[in-house]
Formats: sequence, structure tokens, C-alpha cells
Amino acid sequence: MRVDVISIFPDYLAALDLSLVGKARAAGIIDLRVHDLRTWTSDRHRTVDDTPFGGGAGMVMRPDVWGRAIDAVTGRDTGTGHDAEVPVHLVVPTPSGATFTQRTAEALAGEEHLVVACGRYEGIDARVAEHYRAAGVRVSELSIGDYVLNGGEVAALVVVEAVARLLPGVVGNPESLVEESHGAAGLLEYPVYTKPPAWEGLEVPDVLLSGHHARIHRWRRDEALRRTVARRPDMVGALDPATLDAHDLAVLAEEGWHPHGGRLERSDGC
Ligand code: 6GU
Repeated sequence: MRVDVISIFPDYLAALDLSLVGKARAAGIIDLRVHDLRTWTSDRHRTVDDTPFGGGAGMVMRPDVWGRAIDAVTGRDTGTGHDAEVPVHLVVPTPSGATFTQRTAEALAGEEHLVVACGRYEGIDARVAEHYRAAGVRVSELSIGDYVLNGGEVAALVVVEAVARLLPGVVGNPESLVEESHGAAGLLEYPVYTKPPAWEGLEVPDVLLSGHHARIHRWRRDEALRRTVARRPDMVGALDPATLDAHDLAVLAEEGWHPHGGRLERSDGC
């Protein structure tokens, strides 16, 4: 997969040289290129922003600079670009975007070429997304959560890491992708333990030392259910009771959740 990240703070993306993403780059699984947006400015001051039409606080990033940058990294500028014919997916991190989730990461992991356009200030002139959509480019304006950051760089790190670890060969043992939080089960992951078996007076639950795989599996599922109830009741509400077995439903009932009309509901009505 090729990924181009464009930012006025390219050094922010240096973390992508580290850890799994760094290894995936070294292994050639991901061809990641970070660009300085100011490369495509045309004035002495290398201006990337201006005041908003209609007034208001802050500055808006200019569409002409962004247009030159995106055209250049997608080979649209000369027609001699590496991949003018490869479909590009333009990702624009913004707090006003749709929420980035594991489903989004899975969808993006199927793309051949991502371009991540990191805005700063009050954001990028809205015509940039409009123009590339009209040109047939997939454009995803994505938020990484309900809080405000100063720019899209941290979100770009989040998106690239979440996507890269789904590419074949990046995570050493693909089994570790199966049971994790936000996976197909719709549950948070169960708690995990390693050596030593006793630490600071705390013992690893006996069942995990028993070697009894069916009981371990059941215990983990129960813990995943209880944890999801405690931390993410919204995820419990999104479960399809038809996918749960009698034991699951018994655990959920203990926690006050009951099937009702094809959904799970809290008995206290909250
Ligand atoms: Cl993608 N950008 C900014 N600036 N703030 C955010 C965000 C993105 N996602 C959540 N907050």
C-alpha cells in the first residue's frame, strides 16, 4: 500500500519510522511518504492559509496550495505521475468528520493508495473535498473522537497505524487480530495476564492456569461481556441477541441486560 501524508509539520510524522509501522515500511509492505505542504506554496512567505470568507475566528487553509499538493502526490499534475490510474482515497482528518472506527480502518486497509491531508487552524477550504469528490476520488473526512486537537497530524498517526497493522505481514501473529477489542464479536477484549502468577498480593485467576481450554474460553468470554457492560454500554446495545448463547444471556442478565424486541435493554431502563 502506498500512503502519502501531507502536513505543514512533517516532523510530527517521524513516529511512523518506529515500531510495527517502521518495520512494515522497511519490509516494503507500506510505501509511506511524508510531504511538507509548503513545498507547493508559491509566495515568498510560503503562505498556506488566509482569513475565512464570512468572517470569524482563525485561519483557513487555501485550496490552491492543497490542490497542487494533492495533484502532485497523485500524479495528476503532469500525467507522468506514478499512479494517475490507481484509485486514490483521500483522507482528511477533521473534528467535524465521521468517526474513525475499526470498520473504517478495515475499509481503508483494502485501498491501494491513501493520501492523508493534515489540516491545521480552522481547517481546509471546503472546496478541496468537493473538487476531488467531483473528480471521482473517494474522500473521507474523519474524526478520531469527540475532542479537539490543533491539527490532523495526530489523527494521521492514528489512522496510519490502525490501517497498517491490518496489512498482511505487519502483525507477526494474525491470530492476535482475531479476538481483540472492536473485532467481529462486538465486545471489548477480556483482561490478560502473564508471569509472575502472583504479584503484589494479586493472583492470576486459577482458571487461566488450569489448562482447561473450554473453561478458559468461557471465562474470557464472560469477562469480555462484563467489561463491555461496565465500560461500553453502547456496544452492548448494538449486540444482536441472536448471536449470543444461553450462557452469554445469563451473564448479561446478571448485569441487568435483557433481550427485548431483537435488542438488548437494561432492565432499569437507563
Ligand atoms: Cl481528525 N483533527 C482535529 N484537529 N481534531 C480532532 C480530530 C481530528 N479528531 C478528533 N479531534
